Amino acid sequence: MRDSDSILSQAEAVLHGNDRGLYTIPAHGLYPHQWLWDSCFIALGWRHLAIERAKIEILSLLRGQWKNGMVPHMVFTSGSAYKRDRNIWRSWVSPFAPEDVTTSGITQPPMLAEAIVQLGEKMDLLDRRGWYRQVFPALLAFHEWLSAERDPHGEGLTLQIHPWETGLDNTPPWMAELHEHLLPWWIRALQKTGTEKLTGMFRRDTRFVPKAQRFSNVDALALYDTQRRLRRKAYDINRILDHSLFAIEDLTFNSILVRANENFLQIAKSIRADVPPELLKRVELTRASLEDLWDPFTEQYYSRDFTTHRLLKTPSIATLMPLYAGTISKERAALLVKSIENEHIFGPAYPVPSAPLNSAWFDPIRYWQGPTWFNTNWLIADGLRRYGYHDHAEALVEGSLELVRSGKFNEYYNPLSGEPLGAQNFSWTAAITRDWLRSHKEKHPDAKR
Ligand code: 2M8
Repeated sequence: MRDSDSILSQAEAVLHGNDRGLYTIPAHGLYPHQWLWDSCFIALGWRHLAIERAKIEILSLLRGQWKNGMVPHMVFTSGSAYKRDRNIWRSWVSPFAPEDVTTSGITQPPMLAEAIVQLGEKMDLLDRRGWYRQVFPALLAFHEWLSAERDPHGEGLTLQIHPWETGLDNTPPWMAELHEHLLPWWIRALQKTGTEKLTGMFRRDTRFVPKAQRFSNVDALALYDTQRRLRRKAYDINRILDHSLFAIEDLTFNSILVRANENFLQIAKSIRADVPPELLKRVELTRASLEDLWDPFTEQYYSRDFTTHRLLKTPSIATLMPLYAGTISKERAALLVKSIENEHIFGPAYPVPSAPLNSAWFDPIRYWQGPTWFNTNWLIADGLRRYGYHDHAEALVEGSLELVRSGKFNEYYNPLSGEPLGAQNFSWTAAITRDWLRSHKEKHPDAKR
């Protein structure tokens, strides 16, 4: 067993190892660019080490912001080595893309406002207001874009157009939809003849991580096919929706948005900035509309099809995200907590699994279909505290820290055995470890952890 000081310094070494000056890559090899929600979680780690560096992490993310307000899910590293990656996205096909950097053409869960507030907590009042003023225009533009472009019917919930926008890539509810309704004929044909296996030769990811720990070849083809269709429509939401491509009101994304809106309003209030009345109305509506995702029969929340409003009743880690939103009733929160306490659902030896154990999709080593991830644990622990479940939150943090005591800061872990999986020296695992240990020390200076 290593003590917390050595874990802290190992986590710091991971962050320094992945630091590219302006931003921190998630991991060597597999993830050589900047990602939206990664940088937000990574900034939580940097804020305890060097607040100026933490600010740079967020500001460099904003270099990628589109003229219409979208904060893209990836900002690409420059240089000829990554030409192929930039070419997959070709952000320049959109008139809204920035000129100085190339980016992806979709977004990711809006963790920006949370990161901005968490950094602000490390500053004195004057600096905090200066920081909020500096980032407010970009944050306002992002929230206005989310509301106008991603909630075209004014329903309060935003729609997502690619599984990558949820951050949970091959998560069961999205993959179930894809397999049942949206798999193009040519991928079905490859699948039928077993020839999709050949495409494995062109996959870059499986050069870094064993195949069984990543998405399947069929899923890889489908993810890239969907991405290519979005590119063909120049990432123009009207053209995309006209062709009824994937459009889902994702539970994780919208739960994070509810909380992001609260943080956004807190920032605005603190600097006495005006928030357009239309946006204020939308914020209220979003909070109320999250309840439309509740299913009284199975007593849980789900994502929803944007067009038909059908609930996509496949449980996943998203099921627990309304705890982080913080706006659901105590009674509903209690039902969610029960599923975390249940060792056959979300409560195995190393919680919280990205798919419940009693799901047909559950696979303890396959990416977002079973393994335990640090960022979702950070969100759930935060939500548990908000509802007064302090012991549950502590246990979750302790259980997660147990996973890194071996000194391995992996991308994800087997929830049954604790085995480290995915990419090694993964930035948000290290950053969140630092955040938990440091925040705990600040609150309890004499504690052993
Ligand atoms: C994973 O997603 C990327 C695509 O965005 C990938 O599969 O290559 C997800 O785990 C996502 O949540 C994360 O932000 C990203 C970088 O760590 O990797």
